Amino acid sequence: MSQLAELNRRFAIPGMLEFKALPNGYIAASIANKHAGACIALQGAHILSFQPRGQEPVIWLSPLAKFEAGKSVRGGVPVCWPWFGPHASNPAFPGHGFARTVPWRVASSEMLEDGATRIAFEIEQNDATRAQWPHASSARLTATVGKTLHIELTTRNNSYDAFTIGEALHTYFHISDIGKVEVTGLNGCDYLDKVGAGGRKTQQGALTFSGETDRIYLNTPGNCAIVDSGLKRRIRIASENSRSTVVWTPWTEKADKMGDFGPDGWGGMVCVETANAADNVVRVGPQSEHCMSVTYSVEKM
Ligand code: TA6
Repeated sequence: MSQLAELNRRFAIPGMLEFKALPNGYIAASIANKHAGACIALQGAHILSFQPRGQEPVIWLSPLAKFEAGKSVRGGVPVCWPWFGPHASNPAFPGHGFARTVPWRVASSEMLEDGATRIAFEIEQNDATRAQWPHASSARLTATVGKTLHIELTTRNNSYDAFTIGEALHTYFHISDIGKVEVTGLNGCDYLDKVGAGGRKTQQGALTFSGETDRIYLNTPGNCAIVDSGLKRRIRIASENSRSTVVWTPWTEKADKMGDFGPDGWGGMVCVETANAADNVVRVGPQSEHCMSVTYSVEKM
């Protein structure tokens, strides 16, 4: 039996959840319930789309997104784990960790009483990942697709020694135009500025955008929002067990260099990432778990 057939035999929910083939052998869970639609690839447990009924998409996916084994997809919700950004000591290791470039297996799927769909994935480690991360550990991503999108990233330390992780749900949000949005909820927070001369600064008021912006906000409260005057909506981002918030727009030059945003595609997205990075990396004790989660909800303005 093919992998696709086996997945549908074990985890499909008629009329709500079906596994489908994407280009290059990619497989994704296609979810459609009374509240929303979503698509989640097995590679990286990568949420590619989320669109509540009657709403504009919440998640942005590049029109040039490529589905290739071992490569992350531009857009959606890349899972950065077990480190964020460049590896602390080995530049040969992939930026943002390996989780988004390896297959994950489906652990469970269910329809909830309110008609939402919940699906869970477990990372599949291999010799290459163990060479980069020699700790007995596992990672589980659970997505609950309903009126809101709730994502949990759980790290389990199966060893008898503590280890430290960096992590992020590197979400690309669909917006009307980068010049028409602001991010609220970070006022007064310190951030590491990754653009220009860099340095540690403090956010004054709401964050608006007029050029490349790449910031790791530290010791952040759990809630922030994207206020989109163009789409007349607010996307609320409610995080738990996350002390960092990363905000990124590549702007023209960086987007052109990256080459996979599509013509001016970068103007229709902004990343606001629920994370634990830099000063906020997390120590996971032996035989214990750490769960970072976030809920995205949309309000009309
Ligand atoms: O989260 C922001 C960031 O760290 C930027 O510096 C940029 O590198 C972005 O992630 C995208 O990284 P990727 O490896 O997905 O191209």
